[in-house]
Amino acid sequence: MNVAAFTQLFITEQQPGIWLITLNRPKALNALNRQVLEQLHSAIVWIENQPDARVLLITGSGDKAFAAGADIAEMKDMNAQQAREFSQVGMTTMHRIESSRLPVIALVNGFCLGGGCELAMSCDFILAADNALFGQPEVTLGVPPGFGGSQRLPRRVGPGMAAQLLLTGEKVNAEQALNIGLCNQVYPAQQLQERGIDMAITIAKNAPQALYHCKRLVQASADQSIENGCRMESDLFGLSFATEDQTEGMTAFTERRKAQFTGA
Ligand code: CO8
Repeated sequence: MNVAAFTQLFITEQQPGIWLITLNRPKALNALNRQVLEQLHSAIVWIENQPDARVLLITGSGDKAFAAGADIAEMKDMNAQQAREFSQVGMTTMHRIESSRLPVIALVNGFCLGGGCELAMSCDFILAADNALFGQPEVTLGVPPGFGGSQRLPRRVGPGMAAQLLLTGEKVNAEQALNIGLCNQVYPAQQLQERGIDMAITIAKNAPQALYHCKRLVQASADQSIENGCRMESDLFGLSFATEDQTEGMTAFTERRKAQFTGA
């Protein structure tokens, strides 16, 4: 897909290797319709295909919302089969983000509700603006989450807090989200993007394969016994000694210089 074909989002390289996807339906508070979800999926694949890509950031356009959920107008009249199918479109995009070879950071500016919160939680971690408002208000619309929120929220904040948020449908602000571990940092809204890019630059200095291993291991920790997870860690640790970046990283240390990683 050509970048020009992305009508529902912008793709920009902010710094060498640091890519930003900006959802672009500000008038609908960046609500996720099928087209947005499909373009988001294609955009991730497109960015991953850039050989020098190192870190991906996702945010929402405008100053009000990251994404205020799946598009309610588009969903409203669906029958059960259509709704299930739409849910699968969203699930596929969320899985694609989660399994990306790149570290993915959500920059949450404003409303981050329903499918928006599910999108943010499919990223490796969330940085929030001080005006962020998180929630899974699906029950207020008569439905449970449909893009993985019932599974990812408990993994982020624990089952008790997840149940409270899912059952009340109430929103939490950035400070509360920080306290429950839903987001990692809170910044003044005007600084969010810059601080996110700074963090991405720090990450991008590290060895790409080691980053991918860390990402997979953290994800595996949610589903595996500690024995299996530690076995996987040993395997990936061993595997990393077959990379040029391991040699470079440890040689640079002994030579008292900064490592230059290539991903090889
Ligand atoms: N879908 C479609 N349009 C939306 C959405 C949405 N989720 N959220 C906001 N908009 C639109 C509004 O309709 C409005 O459009 P218009 O100007 O044309 O009337 C525009 O965005 C601005 O919204 P408001 O005027 O409502 O702005 P406010 O500042 O007054 O309120 C809120 C902001 C509180 C965010 C309010 O818009 C709101 O409550 N939005 C809905 C939030 C919500 O319930 N989200 C969850 C949706 S369900 C979901 O995400 C399930 C995911 C799984 C789906 C599975 C598929 C089957």
